[in-house]
Amino acid sequence: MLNDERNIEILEENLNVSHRMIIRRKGVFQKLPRYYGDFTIAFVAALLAICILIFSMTTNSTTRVSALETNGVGVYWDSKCSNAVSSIDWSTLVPRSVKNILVYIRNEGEEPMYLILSTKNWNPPEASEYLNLRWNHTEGRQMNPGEDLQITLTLSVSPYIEGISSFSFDIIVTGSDRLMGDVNGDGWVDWKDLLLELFPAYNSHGPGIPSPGDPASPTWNPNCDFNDDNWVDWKDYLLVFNPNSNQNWP
Ligand SMILES: [Ca+2]
Ligand SMILES: [Ca+2]
Repeated sequence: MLNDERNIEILEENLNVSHRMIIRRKGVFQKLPRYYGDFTIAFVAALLAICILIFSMTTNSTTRVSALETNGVGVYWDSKCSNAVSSIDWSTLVPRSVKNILVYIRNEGEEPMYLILSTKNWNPPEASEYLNLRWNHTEGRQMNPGEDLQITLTLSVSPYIEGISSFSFDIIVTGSDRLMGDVNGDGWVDWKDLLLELFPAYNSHGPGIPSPGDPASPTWNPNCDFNDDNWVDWKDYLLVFNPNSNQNWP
């Protein structure tokens, strides 16, 4: 009988110990989900921050590139004219920036030619109002076949530029038997080109403007569209008065 009572006491003692252990373990298990929950939240937050950073880096990446087209000439990075320029990356630009790019241009035709610099495909279009491309080439200078010239292209950024972080435009370097502005091809840019060619064509446009399929203006003269934007307007007039051209005003 005493043994039975002792056994019962031992059994009760074991049950209490087991019960306390269960309670203790239960307490641990009750805390685990909270621990894992905190960890999960921290992990998700970190993952979200990384995603936002990557997205931000992606969306803030800027495009500031010009594709370069040539017509009758070659444009190269090196003086040996072996490494052709296909595009120019203007990289970092801020308001008032002036970026110079040195290139070598070679007359690859068989006749003497003049060089003409123009741009097109501005994206966004308003970028052309704040960015100005020019070069140090004297446009009245004729290039002989096989001759090459070292020329600096300069892109200037207006101090008033805003809302444009990315842009692109195409550069066209053309070899022409005529000077820019010399519409009648007499070797001079003068009143004959202005009065007899440009005035009659003023405010005319080429085919497909303003809507696709539209005919060209009756007075349209593509030879007066010096900047190749399919309009003859004040922009072309300004190019006629280029001080580097072969001017012959009375
Ligand atoms: Ca002329
Ligand atoms: Ca034009």
